[in-house]
Amino acid sequence: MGKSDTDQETLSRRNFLAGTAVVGAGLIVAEMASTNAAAASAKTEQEIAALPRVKQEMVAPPFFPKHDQVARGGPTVVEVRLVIEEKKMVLDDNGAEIWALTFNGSVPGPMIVVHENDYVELTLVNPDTNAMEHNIDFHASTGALGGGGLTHVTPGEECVLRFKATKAGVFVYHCAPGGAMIPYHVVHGMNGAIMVLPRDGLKGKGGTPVGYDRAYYIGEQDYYLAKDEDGEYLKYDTAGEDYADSMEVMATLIPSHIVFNGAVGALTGDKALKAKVGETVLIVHSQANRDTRPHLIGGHGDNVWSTGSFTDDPQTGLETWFIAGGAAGAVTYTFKQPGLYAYVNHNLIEAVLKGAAAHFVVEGKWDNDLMMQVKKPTAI
Ligand SMILES: [Cu+2]
Repeated sequence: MGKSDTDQETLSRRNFLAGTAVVGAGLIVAEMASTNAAAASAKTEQEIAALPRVKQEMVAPPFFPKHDQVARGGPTVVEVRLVIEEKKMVLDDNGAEIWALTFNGSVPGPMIVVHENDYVELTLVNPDTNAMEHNIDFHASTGALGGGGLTHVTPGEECVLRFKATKAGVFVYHCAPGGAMIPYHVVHGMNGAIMVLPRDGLKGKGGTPVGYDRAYYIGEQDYYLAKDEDGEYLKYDTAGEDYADSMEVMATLIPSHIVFNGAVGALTGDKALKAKVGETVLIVHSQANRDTRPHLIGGHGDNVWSTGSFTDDPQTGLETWFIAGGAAGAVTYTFKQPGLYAYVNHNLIEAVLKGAAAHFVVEGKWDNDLMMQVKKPTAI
């Protein structure tokens, strides 16, 4: 399922640094600008057909697919395949369960990574083992309800949608089949994110290049489970059977669970995220339905694209940042101390009582200059 830690190492700075060398030379900057302009211009079907094609190997969150931080050439058609899976998932240690609606079997769905002005060619598959109609709305796309109007698939159908990724940033995608089914599908897990990198890579304030050694995708999910008279969460035999009960709880706007990556504890303990002192980590955090406010306890947001737009300069040195419901945001942080960090939704009730918390385990050498315990707790 998940990508191994070793694979994560392949997100090395090398590609990124190769890119920065390019941006450093004035002449080539001009050339790159004209390449970008050419990339942005509208293409004919023939021109698009002549573009190089690459198939993105999807991986389950919190990992990212392999990608270049700086584009190696001109626009590409990136083939993405999402298979819809309606599946029963356990949400917490008490056995609360939901018939989740998923892209590729995970909540959130997989991270997609392309560069600005690449074309995303999505094949959306709804196997006949499913019970419901689904579709997909890409906030990164332009037109037809984000593609939602062109991608309705009933069980046993598949479709192909192509869109041009004209906006650099991180964006939510989600199922939006219509009416009350829109929030129902979204709060049953049917959402994910896409990262559209600037062709010459991420940039900090004033255009300084920002690279990363590891990238993690955290999808925050609110669930609305109904209880019986005894206060036990109801269980169902099939997907969709909870519809009436679920709609009642949804109407209260009070989630039963608010979790990272599908379930309480999905990113803690032996599933904690890993990093080393000196490494820069990119975290993309999405919330398709509800506002959130991430905070890294014991660290900071070095560069924060709170709105998700890479067109704007990031904010720097933040303690806590805001991600609007229906959006994704990105942050980079270079770890400076080893140890255990909690990464939380800093509505701490939502983090601790509802489940919106992850852990980072960071290896490396402690820096006494930054912090030291001058005196251990002893009797006064
Ligand atoms: Cu759906």
